[in-house]
Amino acid sequence: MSTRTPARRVLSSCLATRPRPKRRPRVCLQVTSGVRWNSVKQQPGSDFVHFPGAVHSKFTTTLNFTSPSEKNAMPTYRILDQSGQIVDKSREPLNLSDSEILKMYKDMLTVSILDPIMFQAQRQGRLSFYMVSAGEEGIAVGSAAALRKEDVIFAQYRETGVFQQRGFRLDEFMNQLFANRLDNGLGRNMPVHYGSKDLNIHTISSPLATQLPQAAGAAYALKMEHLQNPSEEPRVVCCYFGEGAASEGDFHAALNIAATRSCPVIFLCRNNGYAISTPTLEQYRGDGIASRGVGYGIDTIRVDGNDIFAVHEATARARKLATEGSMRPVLIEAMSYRVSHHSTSDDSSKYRELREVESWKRRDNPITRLRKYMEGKGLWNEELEKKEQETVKKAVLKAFNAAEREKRPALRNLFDGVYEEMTEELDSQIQELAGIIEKYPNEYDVGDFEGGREGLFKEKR
Ligand SMILES: Cc1ncc(C[n+]2csc(CCOP(=O)(O)OP(=O)(O)O)c2C)c(N)n1
Ligand SMILES: [Mg+2]
Repeated sequence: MSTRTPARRVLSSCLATRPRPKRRPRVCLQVTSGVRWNSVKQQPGSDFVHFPGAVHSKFTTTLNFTSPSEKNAMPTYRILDQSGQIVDKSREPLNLSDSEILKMYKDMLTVSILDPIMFQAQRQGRLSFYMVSAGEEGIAVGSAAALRKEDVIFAQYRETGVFQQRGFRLDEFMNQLFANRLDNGLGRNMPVHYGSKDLNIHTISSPLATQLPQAAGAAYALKMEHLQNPSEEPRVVCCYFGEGAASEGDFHAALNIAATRSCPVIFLCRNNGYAISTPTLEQYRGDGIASRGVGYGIDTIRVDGNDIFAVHEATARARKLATEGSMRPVLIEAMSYRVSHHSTSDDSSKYRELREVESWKRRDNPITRLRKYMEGKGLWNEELEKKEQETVKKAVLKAFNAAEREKRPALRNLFDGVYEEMTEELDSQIQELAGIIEKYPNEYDVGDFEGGREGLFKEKR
């Protein structure tokens, strides 16, 4: 039986993509800067408190509780307005070439074409489950475009745009969605739980917020790696999560350990107003998720998630902050609205007005906002739009048909990978299953699985 723990796997998979140095220099683990607590003393006559737990607090004689209602909400950074115009005409030109802008647009468009096709396929019973990211394409694509491909990503599940931007192919999406034999995860995960070792994206897992402490740990590993190889460009982790996931204890643990150990991780919250049927108004009383970043001593920004330029610029800056000096975490809260149902298992008309959704759809959208900007610059027009839509739709349907026809993974994959090596117990379960399939061929028609019953005995792929 394997003795590897999941935590060690996370760290080792981050390190696996780079060659290890032959001789490891000794690494000093005291990497956080700052005062040692036992050296903090109250100075006689000082205006400031010098308790170990609050070193920058000023004494006051006014009895006053700090009330959140007296504080202004954190502002929301934007570059483009809803009509696709640059708001601050005096600002520096965008740090993006026309081809980079076109790629961002096409990536968002691809997600917006893929999504309704797969949603419908689920309704037709050809797929067990699907989640769309309508309204949030700009957050995923804009942020991923600001990272380096060596950076490590942990996603929640509504970040199809991140995979698309990084180069996850349509056939890879489809193989995972149809859980066929070519799926990277060998059919072991539910649909939309993609993962790609080649693209440095950890496989999505359903239990909310588990990715957050994993991301903090992976970022710590990257930091250690950088200390060992300082001549190499430092890498960061980018961790995506919804505002609902931020209600989990794991969120708080992750932010605190990342802050105290100065881990190079960008926590990227998609605040889309809902955690399934629970609106944000019922989820928290504070100023969104951004105020929590500040509470943990983390540099934080709130951005307009419908403005892909703002998301891109904020992520690029966050990446710089995260890798500077002795490194640190950064929190980005990207504001948006979940236009869709939560998933194919949800009917949002049961808990919100259709009017509300329609008004958001009409009023604002990251794709139309960028399109307006591009049209204003002469980069895009109706004809190009039609052509691109047709091309993408064709490619999606081609990948769809091919993946749907593929065989399912060999049955052996149910047992392989549970432990590093096959155990006696698993081996006897394989024999038992083979016996059952042989005895009840009509009840257990396994012809769809690669190799049929014999697929139970095939070696690991
Ligand atoms: C630990 C845990 N609790 C509950 C769920 C069920 N669940 C799945 S998604 C979800 C809502 C998450 O909302 P949010 O993080 O805001 O992401 P969004 O769906 O809005 O993108 C819930 C409660 C879960 N998957 N895991
Ligand atoms: Mg949400």
